[in-house]
Amino acid sequence: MTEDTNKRRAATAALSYIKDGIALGVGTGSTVDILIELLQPLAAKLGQVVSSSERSTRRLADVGIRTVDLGSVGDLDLYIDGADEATKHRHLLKGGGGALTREKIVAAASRRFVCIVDETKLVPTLGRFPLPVEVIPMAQAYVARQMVKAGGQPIWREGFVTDNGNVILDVRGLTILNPVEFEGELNQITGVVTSGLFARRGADVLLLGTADGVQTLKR
Ligand code: A5P
Repeated sequence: MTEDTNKRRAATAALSYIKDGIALGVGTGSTVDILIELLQPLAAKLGQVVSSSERSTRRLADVGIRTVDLGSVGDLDLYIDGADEATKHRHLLKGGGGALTREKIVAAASRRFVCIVDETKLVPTLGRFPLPVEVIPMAQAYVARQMVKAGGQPIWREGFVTDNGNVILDVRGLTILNPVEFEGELNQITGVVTSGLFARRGADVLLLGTADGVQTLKR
């Protein structure tokens, strides 16, 4: 309950970054679901909107907000998304909802990334939450072996297929001391589409919903 209140606080604080005619990227997850609900009265004010998942596209449509393909827009002004873990350096671990690849693409194409989380997501070191890695199906066993070599315990997310037709390995047991370097190493493994580490392109602004209000962490 408190977590939900704090998610709402963070989502509400993100509204102040939305200017008239803005080209907006919308992330995925329960915190973003709250944001989408809050966006409904602002629909007329928005410019083009790009969604990071089929789930968010449907929810946006439900509140009367039409989305366009990323390919039909230039860079986006702003991307707003949640995270499963965040550090004070604004490095993120994402993908609990399985939308990590599209999320990473939309984040890359956005001039500013505002991340909205409740305070339980703030961690000193990423890795307590299992790291999702999206994998081309035929490479699943190969990538799993590489994850073991990296010190993790990969578990296939059974029965889950991503919006891109791939599978996810959730990798437990990692203590990610250098997320920028580790993200680069994961990117080099053949068969890996994306990892849920968002460190090379982390958040520009982290809005942390707490019992005392919203804390803003930024450069
Ligand atoms: C979706 O794939 C994830 O990256 C979400 O952004 C992340 O799991 C945060 O979700 P919640 O807002 O539901 O915690």
